[in-house]
Amino acid sequence: MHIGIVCKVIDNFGDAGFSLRLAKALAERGHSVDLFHDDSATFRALYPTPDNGNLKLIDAIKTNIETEGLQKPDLILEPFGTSSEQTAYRFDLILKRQFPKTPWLLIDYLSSEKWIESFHLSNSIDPNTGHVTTFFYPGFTEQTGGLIHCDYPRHLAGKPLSTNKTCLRVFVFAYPNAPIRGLINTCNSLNSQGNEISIGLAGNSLTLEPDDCASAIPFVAQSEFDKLLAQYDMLFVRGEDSFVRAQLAGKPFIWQIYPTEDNAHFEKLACFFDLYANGLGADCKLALRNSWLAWNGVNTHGDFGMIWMALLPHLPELDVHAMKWQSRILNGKELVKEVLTWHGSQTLTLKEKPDL
Ligand code: TRH
Repeated sequence: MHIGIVCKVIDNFGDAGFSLRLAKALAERGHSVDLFHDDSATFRALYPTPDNGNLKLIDAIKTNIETEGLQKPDLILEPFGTSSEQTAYRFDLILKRQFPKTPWLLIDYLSSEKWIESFHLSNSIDPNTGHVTTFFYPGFTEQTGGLIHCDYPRHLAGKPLSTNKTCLRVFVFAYPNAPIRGLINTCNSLNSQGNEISIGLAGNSLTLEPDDCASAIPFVAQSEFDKLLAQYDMLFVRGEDSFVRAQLAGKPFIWQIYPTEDNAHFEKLACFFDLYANGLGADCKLALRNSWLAWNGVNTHGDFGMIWMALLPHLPELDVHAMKWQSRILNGKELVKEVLTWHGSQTLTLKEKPDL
């Protein structure tokens, strides 16, 4: 079928990252995909060498989609449903006017909060235009839309970690307000006591000192991202897509959630932590909770370095836990499949009641 994806890039790489991953997975399945977006630079960084003829990236700023004579899509997907406040050019409204009857799925932000289960696949009808938008909630339970994992390279899965614990390779992809310098200083002093901790710093402009154990790593194409994570023993990730890929990588991870003005992100962080940490021993769970909170700026126990050092003795337990969680996710609901199943049910409905 022919699918349209509407991606309005607010900031960072996540909106584009998720939309690209979704588009590529659908194109891999033989569907022709038009990915409408408003930020060619970000997509060039993520997808420098387009390698799938089924996938067309259309910069809605540079292309007048009003007159472009677009092929009528059978389905339109709108990740994150960004509103007018967040983006000036509402090309989503142009597509809604051009294709008012096309099934429209708004794929919301990932959450492990319980309430999403009761809103998953609920409809909202625009009172002015009668346009129907269905809300799709990605998530970690059977009552949600699941996660994208059909594209995870299976050969990377199930790989036990190196047991050599004096040598620790740490990947860091964080927002500028994370206590990265605190982490580096702690690793520098641990290395002066005979440890071999190395840090790969991604997408961050922190100034590094010559004797720091950290080095900046270049931005890789999204298709290389899973392989990059597989080279590390412990992962500091952020936002949404890298957060999910860290879980698929089966490695211990610390999540820096995307901060929201109303601090609602702390509820989301705590909700996911409780789900993820279930089954860990009390000491390990406490050390992990303190590290997650401190990495997200909730600092109740002194400097981040000390808090993180208290976590290191629990790495063997976290390794085993991360592998179990990886298999849970890989055997869990697959978002792309769920989207196609929903569309299948829509077409059935449309066939039965064409006037809908
Ligand atoms: O970049 P992010 O912080 O994106 C955020 C979040 O998505 C957040 O939910 C959203 O509200 C906000 O944007 C607007 O983090 P995220 O989600 O991990 O996306 C990063 C993407 O970049 C992911 O697809 C992986 C990709 N990536 C690469 O392809 N190569 C790289 O070298 C790196 C570091 C990242």
